[in-house]
Amino acid sequence: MNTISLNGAWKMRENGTGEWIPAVVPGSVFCDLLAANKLEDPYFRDNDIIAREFASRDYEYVRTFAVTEELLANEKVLLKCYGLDTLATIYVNGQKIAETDDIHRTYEFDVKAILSEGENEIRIVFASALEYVREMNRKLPFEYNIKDTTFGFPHIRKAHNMFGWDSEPEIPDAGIWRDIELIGWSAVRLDTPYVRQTHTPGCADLTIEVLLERLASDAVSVQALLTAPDGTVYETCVQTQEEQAVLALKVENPALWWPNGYGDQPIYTLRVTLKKDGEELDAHEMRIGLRSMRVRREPDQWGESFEIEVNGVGIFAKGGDYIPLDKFLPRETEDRLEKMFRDCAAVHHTCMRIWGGAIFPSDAFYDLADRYGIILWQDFMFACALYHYTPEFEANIIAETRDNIKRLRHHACLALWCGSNENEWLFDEWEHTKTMQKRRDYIRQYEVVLADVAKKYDPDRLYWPSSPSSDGFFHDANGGEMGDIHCWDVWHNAIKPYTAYKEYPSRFTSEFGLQSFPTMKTIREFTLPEDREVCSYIMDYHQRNGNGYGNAHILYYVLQDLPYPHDFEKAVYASHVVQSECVRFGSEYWRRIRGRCMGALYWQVGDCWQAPTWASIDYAGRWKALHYRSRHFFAPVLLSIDEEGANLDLYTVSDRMEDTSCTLRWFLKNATSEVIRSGEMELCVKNGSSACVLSLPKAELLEGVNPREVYLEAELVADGVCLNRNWFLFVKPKHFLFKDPNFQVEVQEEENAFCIRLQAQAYARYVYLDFDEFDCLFDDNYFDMSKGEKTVRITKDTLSKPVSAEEITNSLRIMTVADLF
Ligand code: BMA
Repeated sequence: MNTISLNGAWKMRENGTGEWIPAVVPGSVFCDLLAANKLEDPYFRDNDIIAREFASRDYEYVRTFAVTEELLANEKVLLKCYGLDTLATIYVNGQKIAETDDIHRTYEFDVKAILSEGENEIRIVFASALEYVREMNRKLPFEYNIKDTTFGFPHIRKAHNMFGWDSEPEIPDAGIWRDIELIGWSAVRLDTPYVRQTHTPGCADLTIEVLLERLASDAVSVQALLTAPDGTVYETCVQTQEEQAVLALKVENPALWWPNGYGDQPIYTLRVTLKKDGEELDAHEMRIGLRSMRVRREPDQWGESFEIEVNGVGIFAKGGDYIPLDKFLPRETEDRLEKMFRDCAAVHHTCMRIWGGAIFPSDAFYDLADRYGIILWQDFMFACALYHYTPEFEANIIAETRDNIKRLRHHACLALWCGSNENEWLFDEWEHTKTMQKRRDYIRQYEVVLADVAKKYDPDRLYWPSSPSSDGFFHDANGGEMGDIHCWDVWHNAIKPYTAYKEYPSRFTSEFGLQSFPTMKTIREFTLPEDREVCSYIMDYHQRNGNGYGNAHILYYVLQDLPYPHDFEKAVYASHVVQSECVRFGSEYWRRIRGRCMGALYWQVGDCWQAPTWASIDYAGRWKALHYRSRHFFAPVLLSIDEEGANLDLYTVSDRMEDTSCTLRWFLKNATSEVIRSGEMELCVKNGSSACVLSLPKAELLEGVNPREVYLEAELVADGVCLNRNWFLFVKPKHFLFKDPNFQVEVQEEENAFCIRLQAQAYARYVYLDFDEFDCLFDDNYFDMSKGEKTVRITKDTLSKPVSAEEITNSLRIMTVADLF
């Protein structure tokens, strides 16, 4: 196999006209235009309107490349494109060789006859997807389109969110967004091997199924070489003249891969090599983790379980949903992805759902998920839409799904494939869709065709028809008895208060959440000073959830809990607090019903531009309150306080694999943190459990005190270490009678960290620390504290610039709920 990469320097221009500008491949039209200063930052204010004009044009990409005699000596010379976005016409040496129309596919075209030794030229023309969709929708309109998105977007197999979404602008990009290369091969080549694992105590048996593409029936050898993290090598080899080979490897005492928080993530390297007469013809290398994984679905008293099980241990899935971290995909660099995974792992996430409205992420994404122990739920790329089910559409979706399953199925982190985002649920809700033909098309697409592709290429993994679903066929798609739910009666639909989550006991909640603003520093990056108001034109303009309320919808939730924020910065802070409270409330509830429910994934982890959205980390990578606080409500051992009827019920929830002996202490305190009542008990928190361990009657707690002046603080302590601490107010924070905490700050410098010692004179709620001039990660933020002392650490390598202890002391900003009054 010979390979010539065509990545690197190309040139591009508007098709057939204008000045050529340098282009980088892999890359995109917008990345190249921005690098050449042809357009202003599309995310700034309302610049995306101008950017959209650029998306209405066609572009051409050109480069020359050298072809060697050696490459041409192969029987086959293929142009392999790992990602073309999307309506591409490819010319080699002036000759048209193909047209493509699916961003998700990997394409190969035989170009041997067109190439000659020496210099050759490739030109790829990208037609405007925006114009195409508009035109197609004139000819063949859809009766319905979700709001916030170009009408007719389902006409094209391109990332749906590029056409806008309820948190994103409409700026469909184009270009060669993944690698492109020439490959030459003769006689025999390898298809992507399929690695299957069977685990018995102390042993992992690997079966490696290899398909061979043959031009000749020569005898070849196929070798598998597995290198363990400790360097041990396992090897096997078979000779064959057939079109397939099966190899077996036995690994005694395998180093098992575990999800984040359960153990390590040892990665083995598997190399499969194809040889003929000792000469290597082809090879395939992949990084794998050894583990058993399944989704346990068994009948029980609530319906049917839906529980991801790793190495026999039921895992409560904690985390969020992923959308791409940028509108312009090449800007979603490995560094940014690594930061996202690091940030998620740091706050006890175990799982992430890859939403079906965008793209199948890069190989690096899945390698990172493996390394950080984040279990993935993988949607196929269909979201909130109906499609015209033509034979061409079917051929595309089969090919794209196959290509991506083969690319990704070896990853340890991958738990399941899922047919779509919300298409079953919405289908059932959209009245006008209920023709027999449309029902037949729906069933054919998700429950026959895609189900068959998943079964054919990855029979060992669950294929789930949609998210949410109760296993398909329009049976109560968003019902709580089996499968997953999206809980949107809070924020969307019924616009209920977040305490309504308790009305939705589920088996697995794969979406729920509330919007907040980006952080203040990020807001400054896309606005002018006059824009910095909750419902200014620009702030409302970046609000893409077309429910007609603009950002007033955020305030609607803020004002249920908090005092009216009198300036913009306070409103931003208040939005963060309420968003985090909402997701905390839901997550704790679903964790309390652990066993019945085995997942709480909030919508959404990151952002693709700066906007008010559901994200826990904003576009610039800054953590909102929600991200900080998930460290507490997703902690392996949780102490949760549930107000139920006349009682406060205290629950312990554990995701640990072993029991935990600890002490539970609770204190009823007044606003200056004097203890009014208290109690203590010894406990053994069972592994993988949830239990109500104490009920405190509210009437007894509140006897003789003003509920506006007291709060409950409770903690679980083991060996002198606090495992989890929780707080409860008997009234909304807006009605609590806070006293001035009168903070004193002292900063101590250590070799790798700064320690901020906060001293408070009274109870303070949602204490928010920040600096205007630089960024850092605090080990805790948006926390409650009683009168007394708390130390918050900043590890130096999280600082965006070097600073001194003095600068930290002088520039630290502190805000609490009391500052909103
Ligand atoms: C869900 C998702 C997305 C959407 C989000 C917020 O339904 O599947 O389509 O962006 O809610 O509305």
